[in-house]
Amino acid sequence: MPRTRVYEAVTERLEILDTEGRVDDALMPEIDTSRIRDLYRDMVLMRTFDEKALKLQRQGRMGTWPPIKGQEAVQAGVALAMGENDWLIPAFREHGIMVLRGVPLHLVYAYWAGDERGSSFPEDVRCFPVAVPVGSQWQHGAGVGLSLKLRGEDAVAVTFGGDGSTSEGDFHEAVNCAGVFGAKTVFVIQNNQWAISIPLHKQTAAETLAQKAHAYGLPGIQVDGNDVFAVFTAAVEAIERARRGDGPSLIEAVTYRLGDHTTADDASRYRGEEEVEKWEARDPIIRLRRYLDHQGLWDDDQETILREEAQSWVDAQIKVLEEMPPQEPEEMFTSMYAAMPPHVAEQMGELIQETRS
Ligand SMILES: Cc1ncc(C[n+]2csc(CCOP(=O)(O)OP(=O)(O)O)c2C)c(N)n1
Ligand SMILES: [Mg+2]
Repeated sequence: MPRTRVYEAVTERLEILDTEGRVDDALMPEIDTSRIRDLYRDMVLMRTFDEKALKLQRQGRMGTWPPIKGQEAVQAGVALAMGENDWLIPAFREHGIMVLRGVPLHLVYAYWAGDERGSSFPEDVRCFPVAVPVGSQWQHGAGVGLSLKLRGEDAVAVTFGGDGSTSEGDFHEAVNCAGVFGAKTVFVIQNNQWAISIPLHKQTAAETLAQKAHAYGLPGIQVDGNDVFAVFTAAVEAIERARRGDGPSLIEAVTYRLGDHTTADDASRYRGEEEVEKWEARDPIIRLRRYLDHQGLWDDDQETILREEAQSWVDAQIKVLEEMPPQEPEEMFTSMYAAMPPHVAEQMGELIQETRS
């Protein structure tokens, strides 16, 4: 019997905007200039509320915060590609896209300040709560995408996770299941090179994370995750494909966590300053600002106004957060189920009795 080639795959990498802010015209997606300015605004807003959260934590006004600094382009690019009714199923480093999808910032802050109300969003916001158990959200993403297909809805599910989460069985089960059942799901890996102190090369022996899609029969693409135009282009392709009913896809966005893992971590203990500096030079916000400058779409006055507006918006959200009345202990039960199971209702009753007596 002969040996024959039964399968061959190529994994592409997409880059459109370079570090100097120049684009490849042939690949540049069509986006109105006002939208491009909005992308920049969105990324600056993210950077502002992220940096503020770190300060709140140092002042004892925030619990633990996982910074998104450096990963803004992934989140802004995917958000722009999503349709109004699409679902977002985040892990725990997606505050940027959560806010862009309509989750009020004060609720994002509330979650990380240890308040249960930070997991309960307004009805019209199609976003799942934060999922801290690493990898669990991939399964939810596959499930929501399958449900949208079975219900015949036009919407798609977009789910996020980190490079580290691709080592969890949950990731493989979710992607496999989505492939088999043709779920309307887009899987976005924020490959920020680190899973706390574990570097990518200890996470996988594969060249890319995108290629893992091939094993499950899905298209997979790698994009420069600090290039908002590449992220947007890949996300549009994947979302449109899912919406058409042609099945799920996987996007690996190669980026970098410029900050610590969380406020409980000190990354200088396991990674060198040189590596961080190399990635600071690829900062997605600076890169987009350079593009806007080349195009004559932005100036320093606009920048000053934007920074001031961002700061006042964040301060106003902190005020809303800190003026929320104290939560009742039983609120840990109330947003969990549409119809509360009897044993949970019983536990809630006991807690109310205990805390009121
Ligand atoms: C099941 C599980 N194991 C371990 C942890 C502890 N933990 C929290 S975040 C994290 C690393 C996740 O890395 P990655 O998926 O790359 O996401 P990133 O933090 O880089 O955004 C670990 C091990 C957890 N939350 N859940
Ligand atoms: Mg990571």
